Amino acid sequence: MGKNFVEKIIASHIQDGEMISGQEIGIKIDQTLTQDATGTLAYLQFEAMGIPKVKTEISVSYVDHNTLQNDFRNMDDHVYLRTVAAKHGIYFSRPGNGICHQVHLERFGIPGKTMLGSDSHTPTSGGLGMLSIGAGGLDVAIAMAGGLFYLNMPEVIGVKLSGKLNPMCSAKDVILTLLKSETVKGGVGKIYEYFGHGLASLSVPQRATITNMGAELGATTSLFPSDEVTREWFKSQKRENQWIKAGADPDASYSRVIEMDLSRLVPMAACPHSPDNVVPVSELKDIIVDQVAIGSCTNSSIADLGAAADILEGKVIPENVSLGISPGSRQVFRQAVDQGIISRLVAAGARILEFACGPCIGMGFAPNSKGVSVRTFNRNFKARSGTKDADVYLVSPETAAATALMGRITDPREIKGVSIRDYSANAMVDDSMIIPPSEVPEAVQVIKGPNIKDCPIGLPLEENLKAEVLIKTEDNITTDHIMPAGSKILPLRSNIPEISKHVFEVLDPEFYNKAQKAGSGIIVGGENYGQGSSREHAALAPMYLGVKAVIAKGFARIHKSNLVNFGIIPFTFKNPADYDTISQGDILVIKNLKQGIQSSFELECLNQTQNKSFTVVHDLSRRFVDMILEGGLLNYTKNQ
Ligand code: MIC
Ligand code: SF4
Repeated sequence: MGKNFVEKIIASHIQDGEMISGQEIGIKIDQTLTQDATGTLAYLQFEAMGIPKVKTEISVSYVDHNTLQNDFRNMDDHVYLRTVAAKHGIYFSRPGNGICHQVHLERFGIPGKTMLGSDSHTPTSGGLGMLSIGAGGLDVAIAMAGGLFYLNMPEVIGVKLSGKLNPMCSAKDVILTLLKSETVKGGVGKIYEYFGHGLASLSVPQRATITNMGAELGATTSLFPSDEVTREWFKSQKRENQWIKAGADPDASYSRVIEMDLSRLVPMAACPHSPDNVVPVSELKDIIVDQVAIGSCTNSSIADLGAAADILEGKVIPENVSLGISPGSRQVFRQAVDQGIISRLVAAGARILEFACGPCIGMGFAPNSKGVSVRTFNRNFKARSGTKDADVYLVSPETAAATALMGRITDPREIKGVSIRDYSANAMVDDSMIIPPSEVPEAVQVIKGPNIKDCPIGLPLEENLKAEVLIKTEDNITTDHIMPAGSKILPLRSNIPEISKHVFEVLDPEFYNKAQKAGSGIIVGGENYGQGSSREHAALAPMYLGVKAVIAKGFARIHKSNLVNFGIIPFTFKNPADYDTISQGDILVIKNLKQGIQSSFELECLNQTQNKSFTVVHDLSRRFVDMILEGGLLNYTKNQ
């Protein structure tokens, strides 16, 4: 029996374990990627390992998140990242060069290789055939030091594409349609691999839109084969020599196959406040909008901006709409200038924002109070835009442009007489803002301004656990709830004592004070706890506040690993109904915890306040148990 493409890449990188679905495997990582909001901690942790030069084939440090520089903090981070990269063999993509995932797709990704990135949308490069996985910064630091990346061998789901997208339908509608059926937790423990005749009509940036937002399925990653379309992409990027043909064997099999006829898709939108709350755009047609934003790592290729310019050409947006454009990279922007795209967008009333994450992460361009914002981005979690009561809808660039034009949510097929041009030729190639590592690393001084604080380290596990339930949350709590981002909090990413004051602020403004008073604590969560970003701050800051365990109905993959990496035990309920018996403020006791997690997967937990016991379960491998015993991955690695 032949192998699918995922199995082929894993087979050529596996160095520990066996390729059996659900079993722990350790794979070698060829490339790493970090961005500034997670990168500072990753490099502090890498430095702590005392390794002079990264052991990967390519490691790149990007600056794209914290680019609104209200004071010294963000630029302190940029300077640290530039100097630490020069010293340790890492490429540095300067602020202003673009969003990590778009630039990596353009300049670094290679089919058949593996990549680990400290950002949940690292799977974007799956669009060109690289197995690209998002993880916490500490996992990325270990990979840079030559360590394996451990994960449970995912189940591989095939997505068989047929047909061709109709005009005004786009790759975004493919992934939104999939999110509607698979949901934000449908992909946990899975990889989506695309195949079939429909592939031929999807360009690499379109494929990358799909793999990018595959992160919202909760999937480990998504993967396209590397074919003639991919070759064209490499040609346009003037690195055809790095292209190889790669994909599944003809007789490959998948655990399940989803069939999708591209010609049957219609423009879709994810409604507030979840990427899987998807309906056809035509059902939203009376909603008046205040703001439209085009960009983010999901949709900021030249074809995306070009489509918007074609729809808006010769017209001006109505006075109720503010339109912001954040191009994905300098290459995209320069090409858009050369091809008249920027001029047409500006003529239509667009505001050109930085080539960075920007509004996607609440770094500026926040909507008005109770505003309706229609965005080509990938996440619409409540408050993420920077405005707590705003409603954010996620759509394709075509739908966004049509909506900006009409001032209400509009199916782009309503706009008659527009034909979208082909912008794929004449890509601009420009590496001048990518700094290679220093040739004399010993001469480089790593500069740490006052914003860079040491990363706290976990404590070894205590014998017994007795702690208060500091918060009880619903299902699908995101890392944006646990550790909010936005322009005020993001600059604190290198300063854990300060950022920890904002933990759970969106759900309970008193959380920090409660945690301080209690000294230690437990979090009780619902299904898919910790979905969304890879930010390890959502584990590290709670650890710093004394959180010892999270007991949830289920976990998102990256957050669960981050909890273990920082010594917090992720337990689930043996009987999910026990969730209902716990209240915030209850005191929970697990006796002989240290002994218990080593000898059994099930432990008894006494709710002392309610005088009831229930069973908690963990599924940690021996390696992960050892990490917990030692207070996290950093201690574990040091002690190895
Ligand atoms: C996001 O889109 O939520 C982020 C900001 O890119 C995060 C990373 C971070 O929090 O720094 C992600 O997706 O992992
Ligand atoms: Fe940046 Fe948004 Fe992409 Fe995250 S999802 S990397 S914040 S553009």
